[in-house]
Amino acid sequence: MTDNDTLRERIAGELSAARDRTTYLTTVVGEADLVRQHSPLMSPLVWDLAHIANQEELWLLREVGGLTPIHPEIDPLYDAFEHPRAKRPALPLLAPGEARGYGHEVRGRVMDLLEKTRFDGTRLTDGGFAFGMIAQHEQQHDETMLATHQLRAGPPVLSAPPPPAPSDAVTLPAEVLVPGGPFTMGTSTEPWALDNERPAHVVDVPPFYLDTTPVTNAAYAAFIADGGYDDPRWWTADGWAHRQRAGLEAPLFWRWEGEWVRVSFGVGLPIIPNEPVLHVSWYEADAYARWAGRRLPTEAEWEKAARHDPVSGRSMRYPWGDFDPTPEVANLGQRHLRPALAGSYPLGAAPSGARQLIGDVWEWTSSDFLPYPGFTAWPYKEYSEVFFGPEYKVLRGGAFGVSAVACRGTFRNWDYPVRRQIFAGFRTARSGSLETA
Ligand code: AVJ
Ligand code: FE
Repeated sequence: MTDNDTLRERIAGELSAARDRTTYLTTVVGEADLVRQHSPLMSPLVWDLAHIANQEELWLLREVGGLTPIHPEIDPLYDAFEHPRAKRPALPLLAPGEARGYGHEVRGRVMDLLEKTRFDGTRLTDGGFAFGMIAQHEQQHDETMLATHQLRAGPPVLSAPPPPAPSDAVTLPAEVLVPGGPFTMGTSTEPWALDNERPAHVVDVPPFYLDTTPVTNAAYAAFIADGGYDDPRWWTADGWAHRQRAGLEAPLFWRWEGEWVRVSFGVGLPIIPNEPVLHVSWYEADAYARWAGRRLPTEAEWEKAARHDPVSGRSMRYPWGDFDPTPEVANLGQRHLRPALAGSYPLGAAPSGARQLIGDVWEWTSSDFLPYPGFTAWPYKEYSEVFFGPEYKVLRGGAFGVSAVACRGTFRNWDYPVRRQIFAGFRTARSGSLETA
């Protein structure tokens, strides 16, 4: 097989894995649930379904293939910038059967195009970039649709086996030291990395300590029990105003029934003490960290902990090395519908000893979503550039709902600091002194 054939197979595999997940998430519920808006924060599932197909048509069939549009008249309906999510149910959207048919038609033509494509010569096809971008895009919407499922009322429809239990969690130190010094942040070589992950650049990071694992439900419940939600000392001014206005008292989907119960995909069960906390806003994560006498890590600290190999001095693709994620090293890909217990995945540990940096829960960082030095928007400004600025905070590492194709040591996610519907938790840090480095 030539290199082109190998790449073609990889692309075909990633596209079909994404479609399998999309199909599953949109066939476990009936038509009424597909067209309904389960939360003003989310699109109806049928919007995601046709938007996935529309983006695939735009980037692969039109831009790469030069083909004429199949349904140009529907483009504005599925342009995320034309209509806010809350307004989408009122649009004349394709019905579920039409949306599926459109997706099927686009995918058939994409498979023909893939056979003919040579992966060099244009920036869009180099290394299969546009195909990789579209596979990631569909998987990102599969994560969004999973969040819609979590917000959906009604009998449970999703199930999955529990994640594997940790082997040696009780012996883990609470925190690990990441020595000070420069490391390479971002990438200029990862072929399917998106524009905001580029270019690679050197950042000097002073020594710091990082929690070995994400903050657990038990630790977070102690913050609640200690009156953390009622003490403005722990909150930023904006955070406190939001906590008052929104009446926050516990993570989203937690209920007090004499003990804390968490509703997960329609099933309410007592919280699992040693499971990473999930569905907290940046404001809550930041307040918890201050209560604990610590702080959130910066984005650069997080990436250094996840990628820097002190032996070679090089930045790796993942905490465990350069090989793609496997079920043995990280909880990704919706194989399990919850995070694994804190301390799981010893084989996925970073050189510092930190666990679960990739997978399980997205981790809030203290950093605003900003471009790296030398950033250029590619291939469209609306993926990243229009979101840069202080109103968004960066999350890192992916979650159980994220596919490996859309998760790397360099991958950057972002959201408003009030948001809680995403699969987000966090870990805390503190600065190290130079003597300890
Ligand atoms: C990277 C998760 C913030 O969902 O808004 C999907 C991903 N961009 N379609 C989002 C995305 C365009 C994006 N996030
Ligand atoms: Fe999208």
